[in-house]
Amino acid sequence: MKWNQNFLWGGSIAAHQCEGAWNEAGKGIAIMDLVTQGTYEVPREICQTIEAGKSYPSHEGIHFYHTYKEDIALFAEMGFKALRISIDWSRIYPQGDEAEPNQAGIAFYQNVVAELRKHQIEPIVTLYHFEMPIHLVRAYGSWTNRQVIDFYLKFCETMFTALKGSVRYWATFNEMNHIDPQTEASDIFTYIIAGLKYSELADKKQTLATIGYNMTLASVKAVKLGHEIDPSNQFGCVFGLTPSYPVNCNPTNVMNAFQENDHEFYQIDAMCHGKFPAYKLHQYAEQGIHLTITDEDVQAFAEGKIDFIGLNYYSSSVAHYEGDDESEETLFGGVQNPYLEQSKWGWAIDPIGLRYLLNYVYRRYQLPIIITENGLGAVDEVAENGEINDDYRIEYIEKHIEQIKKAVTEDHVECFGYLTWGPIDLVSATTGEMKKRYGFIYVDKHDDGTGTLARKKKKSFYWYQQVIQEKH
Ligand code: BGP
Repeated sequence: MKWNQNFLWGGSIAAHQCEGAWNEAGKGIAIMDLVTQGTYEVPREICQTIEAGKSYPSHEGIHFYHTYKEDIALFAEMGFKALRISIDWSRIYPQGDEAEPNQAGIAFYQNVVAELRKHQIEPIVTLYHFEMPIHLVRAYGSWTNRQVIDFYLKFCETMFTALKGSVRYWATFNEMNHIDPQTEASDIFTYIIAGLKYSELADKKQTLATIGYNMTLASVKAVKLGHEIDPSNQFGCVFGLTPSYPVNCNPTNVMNAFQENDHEFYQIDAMCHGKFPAYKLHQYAEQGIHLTITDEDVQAFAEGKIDFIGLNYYSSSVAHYEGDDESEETLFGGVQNPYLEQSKWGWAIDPIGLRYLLNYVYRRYQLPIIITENGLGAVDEVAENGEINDDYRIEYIEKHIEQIKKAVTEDHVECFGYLTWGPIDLVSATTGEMKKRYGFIYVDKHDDGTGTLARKKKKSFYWYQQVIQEKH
């Protein structure tokens, strides 16, 4: 099998991490506008925390709202065939529950998409990348409330109509799989996904199960709606998957690893198989968790299957095992893998894990896959001569591309694109900081608020340009 000539090489960004302009042109406040460096909280009044002297890098982002034309021109110069963007819900419905959308918000995304088309770059649009209007959290209880599904669908319908004919690939959600009632969650993930702090939830397991169910239901309903509005629309959902390896071949530990992996898959099962999986309902029943599933829901699951799967992949992890109470927790769960190097933020670097995951997901669902995020977060230094020699990033991406190639050409996985995360430096989602950089393009902006916002090509810019030229 050959490396596909139409393979979508490109990158992936999210509105709240790059646009800035957080209170311009009628935009409301979204959950990520309240995240600042190292804290995940919903301050009572945003102004109070600003007065308390905290800097919010995401409020200015990298100014993409105003510089999108220049930035897209740089992506085009690299040879991008696709760019994944997200639509900030709070730009379209500032509070989330208005009767009419904010036209200025719609116009902005129409302009961005038109600019991409001008450069023959395929837009891939995520409808929910952690940008829920905060009003829906405070007044309705976020995704615990079914009414929020209707608000989300109204937002989707507005965008399907506004971008009809110019956007073909849609992703309903980014990484809803981190809502996992089976394990202890972190405030980070429940906050960025649903605007709620795990530590403050009263009935933790029940609440997470309800959120996970309602988001899955929202996705299948959005897919059905989007297919009706334009049958040529292709729908996916993006999952952030981190394979859990067993710590050794003790069958108990192998089983633990299987179960840790399995928790992440019930929503993909529902979206690909057309029904909410029975095994999950049995697990919930045993734990006293109850979901209300109506006949209308059952039909919605059957009618809203996705057309492709989006995979975000950064790292693998080692599953928890008997007697590991002493070990230090990593963001992704158990202990560090002694066979792998780690990024500065402790994320294990594991290119083979990507081939493993591509094979696993493809064999389980046999749907086309696009890698919607992959990359290395690092602290980049600008040398005295002005160059940014990010060889570590080149090495990381090169090794991951090698494994994708093996998955495609040797294992016959149907993978139709590779989008690196943050092809231009942007604000980190889990740390709220600027110093964790992923880009091929450097942005002169720092966490203390200094910087000119000027763009500068890193060494990896020229390298990725070459990769796309040679591979395409
Ligand atoms: C993914 C998110 C992205 C992105 C990425 C890297 O989970 O979808 O929004 O931020 O992680 O994470 P971070 O920015 O925290 O390094």
